[in-house]
Amino acid sequence: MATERTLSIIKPDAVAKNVIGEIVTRFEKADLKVVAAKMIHLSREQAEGFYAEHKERPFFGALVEFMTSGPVVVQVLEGDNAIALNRELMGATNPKEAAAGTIRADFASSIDANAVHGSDSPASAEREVAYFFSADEICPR
Ligand code: RTP
Ligand code: MG
Repeated sequence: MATERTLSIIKPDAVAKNVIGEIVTRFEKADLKVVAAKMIHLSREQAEGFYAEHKERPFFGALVEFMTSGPVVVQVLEGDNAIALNRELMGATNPKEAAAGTIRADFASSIDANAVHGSDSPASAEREVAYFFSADEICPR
């Protein structure tokens, strides 16, 4: 299986719940390695640019509002099949539909406050990693 990198965001609701460590533990137990990490409070411009693909969707305003409501933890995760593996660990977008034992089933409160983001394809992973990290901020290990 190919080694991949994916972008993870621990969203404001999960940071507020003080479960950063519990979420990172899920990644580590699944053999994903943190190769870059930072905590930031996104500006409106940063959130709008990150979610530009959803600009025309009815939930875009609420999404930007929520993502700028408090600090987030942005990380690059590396491992075999990292993109799909992270999505599996996260569970469905709507926590009501998320499988038992997934991060969203255990920590998300709603479809908006859904604890985590993960890149959904190799192309989006490449764009999203570069959106937050320069090459010298990523530490291969
Ligand atoms: P994410 O991008 O955050 O990892 O989540 P995702 O791929 O599972 O979901 P996506 O379709 O990319 O939507 C991005 C985020 O927008 C919010 N959303 N709200 N109210 C709604 O119908 C709705 N649909 C999506 C969610 O917070 C979702 O994570
Ligand atoms: Mg998405």
